[in-house]
Amino acid sequence: MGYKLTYFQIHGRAEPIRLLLLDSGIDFEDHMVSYPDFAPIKPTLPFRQCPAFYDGDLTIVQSNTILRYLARKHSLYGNNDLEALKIDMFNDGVEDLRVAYTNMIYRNYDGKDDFVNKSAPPQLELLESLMKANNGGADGGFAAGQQISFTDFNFYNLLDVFLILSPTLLDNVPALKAYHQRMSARPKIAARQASEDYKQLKVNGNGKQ
Ligand SMILES: N[C@@H](CCC(=O)N[C@@H](CS)C(=O)NCC(=O)O)C(=O)O
Repeated sequence: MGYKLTYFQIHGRAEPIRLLLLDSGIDFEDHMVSYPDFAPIKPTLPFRQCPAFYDGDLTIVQSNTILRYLARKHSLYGNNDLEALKIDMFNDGVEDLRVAYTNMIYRNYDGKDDFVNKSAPPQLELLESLMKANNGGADGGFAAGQQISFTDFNFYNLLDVFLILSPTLLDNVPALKAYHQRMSARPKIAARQASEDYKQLKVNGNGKQ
């Protein structure tokens, strides 16, 4: 039995998982549901929320757990404990910023300008510094070092939605801007983002972006 990902027809918390699977050439069913379609699925899920990822009889929820599960299975979690630690640390930083973003989108959209001008920039600078440190102080490479890992798909997607929020948001973090461009040029990511399926996706469930 193959992999199946159940989520809404938005980027939300599923797009990093979709990107990881597509970039790695891993087959999966991208099961997109409407909110009414989700109603009978909801009670079957441990936290009553999606994304849900099915691997045979196994049901996995929590987007970062799904990313980590796939990373362990498909060699996207570094080569040793230290590399895995750096990947986890980076990803937890990305998660903090994603939560700040979703709180603004869903609960405080009037605070968009503050998020763009005040909250997000210092956090992006910290992630840029950490990415440089993970690459021996040099520009280039991936989020947690020279090898791609699950957190790259998470971080790339967050930068992508940030650029939708504000096309200039990465101008003061040039290493992140270049990283975003390198990731978007990866052939399977470029193909994904040129596809009709992708163009149908809203960024967030409430239509705000
Ligand atoms: N921490 C969870 C958050 C999941 C979550 O917030 N899911 C939302 C969509 S992004 C959901 O299922 N909403 C529908 C509902 O709660 O009924 C994760 O990372 O997967």
